[in-house]
Amino acid sequence: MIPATICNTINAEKWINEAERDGYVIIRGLLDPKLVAEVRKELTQILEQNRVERSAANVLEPVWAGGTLPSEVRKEIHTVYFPLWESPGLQELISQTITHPDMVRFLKAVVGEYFRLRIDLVRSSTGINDKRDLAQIPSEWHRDSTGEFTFGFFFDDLCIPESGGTAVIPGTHWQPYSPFFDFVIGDETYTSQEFYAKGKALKIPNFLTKGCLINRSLIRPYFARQGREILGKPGDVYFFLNETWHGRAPNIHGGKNIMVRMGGFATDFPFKADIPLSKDPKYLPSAIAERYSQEQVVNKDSSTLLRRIQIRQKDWDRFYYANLEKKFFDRLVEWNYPLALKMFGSRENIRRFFKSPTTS
Ligand SMILES: O=C(O)CCC(=O)C(=O)O
Ligand SMILES: [Fe+2]
Repeated sequence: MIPATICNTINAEKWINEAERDGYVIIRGLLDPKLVAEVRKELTQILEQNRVERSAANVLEPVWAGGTLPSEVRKEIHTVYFPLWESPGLQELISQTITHPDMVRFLKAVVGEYFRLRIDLVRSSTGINDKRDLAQIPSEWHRDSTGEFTFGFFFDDLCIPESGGTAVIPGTHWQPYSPFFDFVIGDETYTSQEFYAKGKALKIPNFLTKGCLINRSLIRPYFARQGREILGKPGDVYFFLNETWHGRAPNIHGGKNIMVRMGGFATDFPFKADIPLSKDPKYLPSAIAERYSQEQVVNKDSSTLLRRIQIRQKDWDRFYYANLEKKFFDRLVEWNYPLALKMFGSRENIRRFFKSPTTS
């Protein structure tokens, strides 16, 4: 364990200020690189074991819950969920992170004293070059649920740009918009969130998005310019609020880069219970087990950063006008759903392209 130090408020205050301003923080040198190297070995074994189990069971579908741990294999990424249960080193790493006195203080101010973990995962890039267009990185710019936050850990892989790291746009946690639904960033884009929620995953086709002039001239370059890939060395940790616009940078150097992420919700926000735990938290060290538990104390402090970003203001700025333009094109395409289906492809075609903002 970390030697019991008193809380270094200077660290905590610095991180709190950065989270306020940017919606994310990179915390340098929090963990011992030797421990991190040990964890990397364990995780490499977990990924390898999953590969072996998948091939023994002849699994063809991408998402598989059948092995020792649930997993997902896509062209670009191999993910194993809940490695915490199988990796003592990772248990140590995460216990140290969430019980570090500076971190406790930081989390209390930003998220609240109590939080519930939803997921931990290890992912390895397959090495394929997955670069797309500049404005729309491999996984689309998006924001997730209110109240959600994520930690990420670096090994020795995410050091140079375009290594497939998480990308963020600083300061966007204060924005009242969701990039995935409120703007046109890529060449094709889904229409409104309301429509999508009704199971109608309709896209504005490329020939129409070309006409979204405000989005193309102001919003697209904004995303390309402002996106920051989060890179770091072993021992560094990153944290972001999932409401900060984020996605994933491309992986272009062929590296089979590994990273771990862990995410949860402040207890004063609705918990997203979409991923069942594969094993009982009681098998985890107590500091982590209590965070994975369903029984949680609800935060009362209304001054946390998460609580304050709920009160967002719309300004008459480029985002406002870009959103107005997007709404116009949404209505144009949604106006006659059966006709839109005929024009832009079958329901099946549209569903095939359907991909929800991902957390993996
Ligand atoms: O690094 C990434 O792929 C982005 C992760 C993400 O979207 C999330 O953690 O919510
Ligand atoms: Fe996300």
